[in-house]
Amino acid sequence: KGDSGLTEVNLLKRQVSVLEGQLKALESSFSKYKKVIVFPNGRIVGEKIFMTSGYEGNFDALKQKCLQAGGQLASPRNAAENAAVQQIVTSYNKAVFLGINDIQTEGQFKYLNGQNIAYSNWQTGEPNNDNGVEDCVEVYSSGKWNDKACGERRLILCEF
Ligand code: 289
Ligand code: CA
Repeated sequence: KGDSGLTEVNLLKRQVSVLEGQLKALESSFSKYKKVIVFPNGRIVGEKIFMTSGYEGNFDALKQKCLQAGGQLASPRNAAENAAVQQIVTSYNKAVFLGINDIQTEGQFKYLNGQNIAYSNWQTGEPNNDNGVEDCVEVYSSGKWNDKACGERRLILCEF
């Protein structure tokens, strides 16, 4: 033990404490910048970020655009995520298409990874496969879901 009064262990403890403080400051700063970046075209829910560019197109075009951007079409997995999707729909006053469809098997709605959906928020009476041509899912400003023809044009909403 030297004259400084600090053992090597104590010196390390002090360095860790400094690093912890710096990490906290970085986390707080990062949290703020995430909010700045998504304003006003996106929403943050936990680890997930929903973002629109304002582009409108059919399901295939929207799916492609989200993939190109390194994300995928919005696929809300719970009420909190669906509320974030609803906020974007309301703010733009335009319905979005979700990353959910029953293209493969009528009546079996799946995520883009092929898994059956684990959460839904259908409008009463939906999905009704109107005219036998509705395999995609749009979200109304109420937050409720309707199955709709995939060839219709809707607002893009990606998740990252
Ligand atoms: O083409 C039919 C759609 O525009 C929608 O019309 C009515 O809102 C309901 O029948 C919906 O289920 C349907 O998707
Ligand atoms: Ca429908």
